[in-house]
Amino acid sequence: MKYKNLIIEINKNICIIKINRPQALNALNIETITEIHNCFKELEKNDNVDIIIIMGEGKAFVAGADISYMKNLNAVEAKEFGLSGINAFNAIENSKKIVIAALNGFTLGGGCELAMACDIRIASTKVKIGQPEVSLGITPGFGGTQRLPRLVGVAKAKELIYTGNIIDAQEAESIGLVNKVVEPEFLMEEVLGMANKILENAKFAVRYSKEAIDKGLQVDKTTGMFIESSLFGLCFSTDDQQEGMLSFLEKRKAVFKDK
Ligand code: CO8
Repeated sequence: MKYKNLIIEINKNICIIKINRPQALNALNIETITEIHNCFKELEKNDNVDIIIIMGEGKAFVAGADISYMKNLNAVEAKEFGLSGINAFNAIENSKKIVIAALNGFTLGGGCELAMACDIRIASTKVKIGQPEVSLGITPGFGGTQRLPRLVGVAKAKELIYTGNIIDAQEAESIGLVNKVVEPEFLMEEVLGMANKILENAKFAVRYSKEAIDKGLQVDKTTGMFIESSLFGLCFSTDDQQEGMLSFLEKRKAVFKDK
């Protein structure tokens, strides 16, 4: 996998995607969004990768969609650009892999929207996060109006989007926008620690849990319960369900085969 604006590192079951346009604080132009989308399509086919970590090079995670690129778009082009981001971020949300955002700095606009498409967000104390789009005369366009209220509740999402306020990592944690805050030097240790903790568990049980949560959020609760019971049932077709329960009864640590 060769990309111009992404650095990809795969180590055992973990892939790190580093967005690499530090001169523009990793702002998302169409090229970078297309690369992120293509990268996820590639990784989806790679059975060795179970966890994907996204981070930014330099002092930003992503400081938003690229304003220089967007400024002169006409309405049709802007809608297409918005859709390219929505499709790329949906590919992240719908990925069967678990995706962790390692927020290392500015996480603004499209950067916040990218982070919200991930399963988990760990932030360094340096993070400044928000949806400042209205200060530029636009609405969020890569899913922010939909994912932010689902994550932090309608009232807080409206406050953040209408004011364009940029908040620090501690406040983001207090409203549930990020899972955890750590000092910058411990960011990767924390993220890799969480990745490895997830990898200790039965792979399909983790994947089906993600699917049940995300698909369940799109539908009414009764349908969500049906999705959960179907995926719960499916776990019983895996070797790892047998191993997980047998190891408990035999009072030993489970040795999962990811099957
Ligand atoms: N787009 C393009 N370039 C950017 C962006 C951006 N979003 N952010 C920073 N840069 C560039 C700067 O222009 C600057 O370039 P240069 O050196 O050539 O002048 C370089 O990165 C460094 O930035 P600063 O000098 O500004 O760095 P500071 O540390 O002084 O400030 C900030 C950092 C506060 C993050 C500041 O750069 C900033 O406010 N950036 C813009 C943040 C923003 O408003 N983001 C939201 C963008 S809109 C959006 O994301 C919409 C998503 C949906 C799109 C849907 C499309 C239809």
